Amino acid sequence: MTMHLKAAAVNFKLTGEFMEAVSYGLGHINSTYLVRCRQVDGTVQKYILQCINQQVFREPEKVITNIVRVTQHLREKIITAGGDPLRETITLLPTHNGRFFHQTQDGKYWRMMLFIEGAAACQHAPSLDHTYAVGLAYGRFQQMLADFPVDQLHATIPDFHHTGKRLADFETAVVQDIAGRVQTVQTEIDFLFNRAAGVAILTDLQAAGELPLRITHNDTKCDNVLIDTQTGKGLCVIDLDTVMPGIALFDFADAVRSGTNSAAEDEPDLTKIYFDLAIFERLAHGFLDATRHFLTSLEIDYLVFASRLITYEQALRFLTDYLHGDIYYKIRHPQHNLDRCRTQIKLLSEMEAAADQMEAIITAYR
Ligand code: ADP
Ligand code: GN1
Ligand code: MG
Repeated sequence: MTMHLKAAAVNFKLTGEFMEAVSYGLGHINSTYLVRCRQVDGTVQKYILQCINQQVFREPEKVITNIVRVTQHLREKIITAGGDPLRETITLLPTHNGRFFHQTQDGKYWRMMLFIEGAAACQHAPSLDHTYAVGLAYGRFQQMLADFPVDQLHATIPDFHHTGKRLADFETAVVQDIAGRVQTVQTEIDFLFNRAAGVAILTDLQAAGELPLRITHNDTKCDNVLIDTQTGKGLCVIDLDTVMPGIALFDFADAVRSGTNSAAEDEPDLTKIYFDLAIFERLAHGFLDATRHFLTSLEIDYLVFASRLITYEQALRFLTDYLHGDIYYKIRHPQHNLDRCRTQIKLLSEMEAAADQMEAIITAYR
């Protein structure tokens, strides 16, 4: 174990004696560690230590401020509903100076959270009940934040789900061809350019005031919900770095993108990738059970379109990073971002073919 982890960890008000910090989880952005501390009675208290990725989050203090504000609001709602705020939302630990982050001499920002026991995050839901729980958890998350003033949160990554700007970045990456890879991915580039029409529909509707600006999570992969191991219910929505004002549709859509894929996001064998309509149905059921009473009719109308759009956006983002020479997402081999892009393309093609069935499901549950 490297000493720098201990040096960062001991700045926080941990209980007990620091034992170790080990790499944890599968996130693509931050560096996450599981910390164990020995208590006086011999038991072990766990924490999650994270180093914020400053390439991605240029203003880490704004990220922390947002999380403090959002979790404070959620905590009040959870207590009012008779829930357990220490398990149903993230609890940031203060440092000895009373702040919720620590900056080390190398300029890096660290934060510490209570580890939520008896729960697990799954990239793939092990059952359709689990899938329903994920949809419901993201719906409830929006519901609990529906009365939070949108002007109270910073945009931690401006234009995060502005698909038109993502497309413009992609076009620039193709023209510049910094890593010399354009020639090798012409099929994928053509596929994405052929679908450029329609990228601005949701952002335009939002700018025109026809779609509301809400507090949204923006990174609603299935593994950003912890599911209670005992009850099988959605316990806690984690990974709050991108909670900010946004379009509600994308929260449903990204859960669909990540959840309905039959294999891993980076599966190199595309014959294993298909769109799972049964999972779509359960996600829609769960999400709409929590949100149908406050989403506008227009929002619900666009849920299927948004699912395709976010999958398209994600394909653009992975391929843009591949063309940039892999500077944004963590990769484990040189083709990693290309493999990821290809799964999104396959998934999107299947969603296009299943559009009518998806619309029928939304009609049934709206
Ligand atoms: P990233 O932004 O890199 O995806 P996350 O915040 O999602 O990082 O954390 C990575 C993983 O760590 C999660 O998938 C989850 O397994 C675990 N994790 C994060 N926070 C907690 C927590 N408070 N309690 C238990 N596990 C957690
Ligand atoms: C990143 O942090 P993580 O791994 O949950 C990314 C998401 C992508 C996702 C694709 C801040 O999410 O937007 O959808 O990878 N997060 C950020 O797997 O860019
Ligand atoms: Mg995550």
